[in-house]
Amino acid sequence: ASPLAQQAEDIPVVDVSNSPGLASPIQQAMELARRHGPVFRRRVHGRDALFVTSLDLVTELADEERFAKWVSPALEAVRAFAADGLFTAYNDEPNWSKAHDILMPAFALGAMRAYHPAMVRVARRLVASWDRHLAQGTPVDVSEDMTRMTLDTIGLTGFGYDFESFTRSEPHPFVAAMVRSLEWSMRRLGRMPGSDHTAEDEAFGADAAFLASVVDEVIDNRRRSGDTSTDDLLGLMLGEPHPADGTTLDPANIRHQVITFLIAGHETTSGALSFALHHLLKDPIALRLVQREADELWGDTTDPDPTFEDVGRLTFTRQVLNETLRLWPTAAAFSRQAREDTVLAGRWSLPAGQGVTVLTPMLHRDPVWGDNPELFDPARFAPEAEAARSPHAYKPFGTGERACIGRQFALHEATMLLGMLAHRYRFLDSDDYRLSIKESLTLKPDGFRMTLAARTSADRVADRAALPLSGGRAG
Ligand code: FDE
Repeated sequence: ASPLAQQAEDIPVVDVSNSPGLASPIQQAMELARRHGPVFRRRVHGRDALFVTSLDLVTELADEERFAKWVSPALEAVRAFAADGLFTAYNDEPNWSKAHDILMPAFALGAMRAYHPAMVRVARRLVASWDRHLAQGTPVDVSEDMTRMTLDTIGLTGFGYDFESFTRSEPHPFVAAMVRSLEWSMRRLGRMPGSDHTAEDEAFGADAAFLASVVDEVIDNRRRSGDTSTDDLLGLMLGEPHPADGTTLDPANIRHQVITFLIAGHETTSGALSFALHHLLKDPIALRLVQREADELWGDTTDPDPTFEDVGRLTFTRQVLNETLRLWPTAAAFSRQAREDTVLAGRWSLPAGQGVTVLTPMLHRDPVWGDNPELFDPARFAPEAEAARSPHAYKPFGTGERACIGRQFALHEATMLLGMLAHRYRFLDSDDYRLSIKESLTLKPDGFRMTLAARTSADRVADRAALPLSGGRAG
């Protein structure tokens, strides 16, 4: 038994080996937290994972002096195709700090400005496709279209590569291969030792090879173009020397970074947009507040041209996204490891290296969030409310040095798109959609469709009149 096991008998151990709930490990862990409290161990075929969910414990884990990122077994599995890319690199792997230093400028504010026009271009592709559905009266498949949008956006902005997802009847095959690869990583954790998984592993091998072939095509495309500028991610990867030692990233690492950014740059943002649209569909007041904000910027213009600054003015829309990522942080867990032997909460001894997983959706339902944490309420992110709360109560982008590098990128892209969609369409709940969540390491609404109607200037007037006098807009 590990030292943890000897010293922490008071941590509940829940054995879920062979449980069907393992197909949705995050939702299962949420259930366990509700039943057993903020610290528990989930046991699968003799292997334990330690989970925590409360603000006080996460505050300790966020202390970079005592804890660092842990490449958990789930991320360890993703290393089979992303290796030492930024997301899955070990803290002490030299390529982590090297790539981090070289790629950081691609996520600075100035870079966002440079990406903005391509983000608008892709948003227009989505709008054109939704206009066709509107004209035909057919529902849109929200999760699928958000995936098309975010994949084309990271492709064009980061790599100058066009996945052309909206000209395809099915999303680009990269998406299906990626989803299966992430699912393979997730399911590996539930494997019974000694059982035979040859067929799954072979199928994964084929998917991984296909993902790698897409990456090579993206890189070759740039090389063939003769473009050697370093003003996007791929340019930095191929040509930018490290500020300290002057060397560039090596070819193997570049491939791992490309796959990392193609996946991290679209999968979680797509889920966040889908959940946000689900909440707006179900919450007419929040939707009208988003619409009012967009109407104030764009009035009755049929084809607004959102500027970079416009997106910064969509403050309530941004609150909607923040609140969406509170309820459904699409990267729903992150893990920490003790740097030295330490004691958590003055009570549980953790030996150096011991991993602990933060179950973010339950941290986001900690009592610090008030009496009704399940309630969707964007006012929680009004500036005064945010200022009054611990920064450790909200971690959809992880924490510390290894926190999400793409946060501003994702929020800019998603805020703009939500504003554009709410300005242009009425959302009709034609399927009476009930939220069901699909897990493929990340979270996504499953089978979410809705129908669209055009929003006229009469609708704009009516929507405005329907708002409470004060507008109810927090912040
Ligand atoms: C990262 C990240 C994280 C952390 C993890 C750990 O800790 O393990 C998280 C939680 C996240 N991320 C989340 C998210 C959400 C969303 C929406 C996003 N995210 C988005 C994005 C976009 C992009 C491009 C990205 N993202 C990216 C990324 C990267 C690269 C990373 C890694 C970093 C380092 O350095 O480590 C991350 N992301 Fe994110």
